[in-house]
Amino acid sequence: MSIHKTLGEFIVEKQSDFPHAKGELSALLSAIKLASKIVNREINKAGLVDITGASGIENIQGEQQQKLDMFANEVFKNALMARGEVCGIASEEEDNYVFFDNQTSRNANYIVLMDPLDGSSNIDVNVSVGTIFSIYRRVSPVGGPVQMEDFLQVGRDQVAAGYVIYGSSTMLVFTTGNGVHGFTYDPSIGGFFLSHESLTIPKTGKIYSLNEGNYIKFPLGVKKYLKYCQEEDESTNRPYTSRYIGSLVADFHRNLLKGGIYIYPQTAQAPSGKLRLLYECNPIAFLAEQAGALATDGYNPILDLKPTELHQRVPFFTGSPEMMETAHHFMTKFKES
Ligand code: AHM
Ligand code: MG
Repeated sequence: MSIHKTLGEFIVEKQSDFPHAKGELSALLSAIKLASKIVNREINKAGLVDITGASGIENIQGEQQQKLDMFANEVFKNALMARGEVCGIASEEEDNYVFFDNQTSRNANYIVLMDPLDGSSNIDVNVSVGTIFSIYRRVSPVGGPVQMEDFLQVGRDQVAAGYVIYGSSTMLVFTTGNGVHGFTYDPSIGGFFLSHESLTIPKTGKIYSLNEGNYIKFPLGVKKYLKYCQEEDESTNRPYTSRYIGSLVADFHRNLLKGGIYIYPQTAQAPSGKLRLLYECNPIAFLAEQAGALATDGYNPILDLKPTELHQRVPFFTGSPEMMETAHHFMTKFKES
């Protein structure tokens, strides 16, 4: 049996390779590691204890919060606050950003944005869900309270981002701007071990992932691209195959390993789509670009968009570069005014 490197060992070993990683970023990632173990434990016994189902509370976006959404939010928030490396967080489950108002945290250099439990509709049915996180250096003066400008930074300025996938095994996948690395959790030992070093997405693939139930509402470019995916053509290995879990983390993770494209487009009813720029799209886009994939709103790189509000939504296209280029071609050719 081979012994793999632990996440902690890997971070220490690569410290000098990571442009932004000092001891504080390692401590921050270790808080995320700890919180994800706690959330993983609860998810694994979700059917046995009273933790599934709706909480009866709506978040600021009018969505019903699940009990596990709220539990995961508290666990990640408390773990990040306890380590003192973060001065504030913003979360899909919080109305406003949260300032960690204590002496240690005031002097911290980092802020974290997170979707503590993504894919909530899958919790109660034993289907993969995830945690997504995004880390920036604060831009407001150290020592003072965090400000909105700390959270509305352009995605290109992220210093680290990642996700935890609670799937058939639990994995933590992250980047600090120097490649994408994946660690698999061994529950018998309680540790994350390096299993996927320097992940790169295949240049093309056979999988398309989008909610086809929304077909009628899709923009014309997406409809045309979808038809292209379904046509027969030996030279381009079509038709492609449709795979959609409804958990962004799980859909992205599969496409990252196998090659594919994920699309959550805008519709006439939801002109900005569904997914949140700060908690979902920016961190996934950072990972995507680091793995050789593209991530756009159908036209422009996600990482170049200037956020204007915390819970902002954005159309999201990400995947293998050759598939993305074809999707962009259709989006541009059939752009509706
Ligand atoms: P959530 O953060 O409330 O769980 O919503 C985000 C999720 C994504 O994980 C997933 O890709 C998408 O919503 C699925 O939405 P839909 O059910 O409309 O296809
Ligand atoms: Mg989400």
